[in-house]
Amino acid sequence: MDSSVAAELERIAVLVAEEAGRLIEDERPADLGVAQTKSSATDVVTVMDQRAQDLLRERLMGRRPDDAFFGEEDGGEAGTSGLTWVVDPIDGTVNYLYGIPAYAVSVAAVLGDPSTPGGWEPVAGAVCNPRSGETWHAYRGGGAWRTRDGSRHPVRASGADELATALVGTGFGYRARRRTWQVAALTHVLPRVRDIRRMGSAALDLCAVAEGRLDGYYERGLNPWDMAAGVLVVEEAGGVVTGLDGPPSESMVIASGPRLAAPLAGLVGAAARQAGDEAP
Ligand code: LIP
Repeated sequence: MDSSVAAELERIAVLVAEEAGRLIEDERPADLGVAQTKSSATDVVTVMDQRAQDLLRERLMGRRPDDAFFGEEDGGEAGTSGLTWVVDPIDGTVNYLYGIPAYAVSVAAVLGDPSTPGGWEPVAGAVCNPRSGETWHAYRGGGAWRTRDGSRHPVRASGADELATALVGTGFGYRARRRTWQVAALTHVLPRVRDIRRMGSAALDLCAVAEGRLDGYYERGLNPWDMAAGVLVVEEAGGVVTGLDGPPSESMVIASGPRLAAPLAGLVGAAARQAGDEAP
């Protein structure tokens, strides 16, 4: 893709992510509650998830009507351009519901089919944390940046190369049987790293890796909307994102700086083998 086109897609991603970020902050109802649940009673959707997604769809399709749209809160719509906007209107919904300042609007432009593992590639994206005022953004080949109050700074993944002193992020799913597997894997990881952080937003975890605020991150169960923008930011920050035996996917996402990539992949692979097959 021509870099000027990718740069324009990044600019659009930043604009709409930050507008949706202002919406979920400025119009959060005092009595915010759970509008509905999805995969389990803990997998919640608020009215602001839907409002933010509606805004993102309106803005993105208004600017680029031939693109496809693929959002967390519904199936999306097909396009003809070959480009799909993959959005998570509030990544870290439970944090948003409880007022914990670790949630983000994630917007990515991807080539290919985001519903096919390994069948898509992000080319531009933005992750906006409206509480901190920070937006991480990138386009393929353009480097990774953090912008706050109009001031833009380059970000680079950490140079950590040993697990024993690596700060590693992870997360947990919404279904009990997935969590049982995740706990079994965690018991193998935790004694072998500096410490674990569970912040509750994959998009922000990935941007933390890009920024060097985490040395590594792994999680099983992510959807394309959780990771599409954050994966690009990590890669443009010099980091590495893989799956267990191939590209990052629902079965595993492993992200780190370049020197920790092999040791962390080895540790997560051993943890997955220890955890065994997930209960049916
Ligand atoms: C969240 C992810 C996070 C995961 C949470 C949840 P959501 O996405 O970003 O990494 O650990 O369980 O899935 O549901 O807030 O959009």
